[in-house]
Amino acid sequence: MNQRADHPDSRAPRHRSVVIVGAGPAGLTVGNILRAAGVDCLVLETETRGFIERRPRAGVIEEWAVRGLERRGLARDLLERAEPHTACEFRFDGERHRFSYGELTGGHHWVYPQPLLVTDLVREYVDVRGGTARFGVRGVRLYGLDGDRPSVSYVCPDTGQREVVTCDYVAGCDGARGVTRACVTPGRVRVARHDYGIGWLALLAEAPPSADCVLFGCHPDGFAGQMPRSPEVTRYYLQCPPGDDPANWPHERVWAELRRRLEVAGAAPLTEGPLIEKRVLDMHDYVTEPMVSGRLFLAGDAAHLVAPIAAKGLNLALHDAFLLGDALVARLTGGDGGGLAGYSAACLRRVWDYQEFSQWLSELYHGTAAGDPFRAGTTLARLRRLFTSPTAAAAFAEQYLGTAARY
Ligand code: RFL
Repeated sequence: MNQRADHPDSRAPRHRSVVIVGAGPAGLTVGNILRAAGVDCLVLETETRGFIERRPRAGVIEEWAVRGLERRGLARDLLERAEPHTACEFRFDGERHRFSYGELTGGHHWVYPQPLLVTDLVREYVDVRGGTARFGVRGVRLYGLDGDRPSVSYVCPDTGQREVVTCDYVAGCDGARGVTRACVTPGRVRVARHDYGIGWLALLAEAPPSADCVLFGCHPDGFAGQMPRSPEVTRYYLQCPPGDDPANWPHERVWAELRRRLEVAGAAPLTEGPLIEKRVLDMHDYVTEPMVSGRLFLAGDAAHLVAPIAAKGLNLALHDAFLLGDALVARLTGGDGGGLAGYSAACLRRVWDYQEFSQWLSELYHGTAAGDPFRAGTTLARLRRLFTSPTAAAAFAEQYLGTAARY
């Protein structure tokens, strides 16, 4: 088929086996897996390399995901620098309740800031495995996804010219605000959404953590959380009205509210510091089903968003990327398309399980502040059950660690 004749752009197209849109954890992991197998690919990213290497986001990575990275030669720096975490602490009713899931299960999380992971993945993809990436591109468009030779065009930042690349497959890894999700064939894909009606003020403080583990403050005035990121930087969250303006939260108000919701008898006072990030997140989820449309395969936040309530988004992005990378390699090197055919269903089992856990956890975090004495009562019962019922504790630990065998 003459792509140039069909294509709205006139410049001669180049060919790549796979075009990956988006250089986040999902796209870079797919790219690294393809390069390790010698598959020719191109990563397109709207931001600069420096920007994506500094963009603060997640930090909690599940053990199976780290092992998945390690198996693919992508966890060397992570395993040297990341902190294993084995406990979290719930604070409610004026008391602290430590939940030692490490003791209970032998499992743990790793805490490794997302910018460090992205830095490692870009270095490995570009500098070690010789992958091609174009940063700072504009106007990415996809064509011919239902045929056997799709194409992708983008505006090159150096020349201002629209470039065209034909390919065998497109990996849509461009996150929640990307363009690939909108390119699915209408009517073939369903998007299921959920809105929590809750906002979180997401904060990064230039200060050491106030406790050695994740803190969940379930307070009648609203949820507050603390997540250690590094010895110098700590993430905090404060429940706030959705759509709230971060300007409503000056330094003094933030720390007063964090103290009110997190400080309890017997706990060290919070370690305060300058706030280097302050943004309001409206808590919502979505799932695109199936995650495939013709030759376009969606992965990570492009396919599904899970609110940061349960710290699952990066983990799901890696899970998708492992499955997609391996399936593309199998298809493009040996001809086995089974992995691609089963890709969406295999991803969605974990996606829906994590979405359900996020909903369950949301009630645990926010139920006491709902202004409804009945919900406050049932939420406190749910919280106490974690510390009185070994069965409930085991179920929570399994979901929190993402260790269920059924995936
Ligand atoms: P990303 O990381 O958003 O990367 C997508 C990339 O695509 C680029 N892009 C485009 N490129 C080309 N053309 C376009 N048209 C494009 N549009 C966008 C973007 O610039 C970007 O570089 O998606 P990916 O790879 O799917 O990874 C998802 C994770 O980043 C996300 O799920 C997590 O950060 C969510 N999350 C957390 N997940 C965890 O597992 N554990 C956590 O502790 C955790 N904490 C968080 C979080 C997300 C947060 N925010 C900001 C919503 C904490 C926060 C505050």
